[in-house]
Amino acid sequence: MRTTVLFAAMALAAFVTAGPESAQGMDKKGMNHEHMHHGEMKAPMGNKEAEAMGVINSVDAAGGKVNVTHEPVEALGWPKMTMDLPVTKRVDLSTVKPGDHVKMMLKQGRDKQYRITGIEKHM
Ligand SMILES: [Cu+2]
Repeated sequence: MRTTVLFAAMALAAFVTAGPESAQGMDKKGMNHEHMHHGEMKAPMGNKEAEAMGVINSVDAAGGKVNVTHEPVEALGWPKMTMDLPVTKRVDLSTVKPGDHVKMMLKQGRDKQYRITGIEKHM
């Protein structure tokens, strides 16, 4: 009887120990780029700033955001994708229009949201 209880306790301990490790593994694999929540994506080396190349799809100057198709951003671990990105106040959106190929400076704020801090046409 005693032996059975001890065995059950050991089995439970082993299960609990294995728990966090498998959860972490699933976290990495479960990263879903489709959701476009870059804030939740772990950037390599903890980068919070990066340069990205992309094409403007639409400009919402009043809303302070643009829709872009950006190339992969290796510094942040982002795949190529189409998404809305807010811009910071000093970014002048009158200088860009749909179809423009641009270089963007991206920065992650304390709220984990990435914003464009600078944008310029290239080529
Ligand atoms: Cu993106």
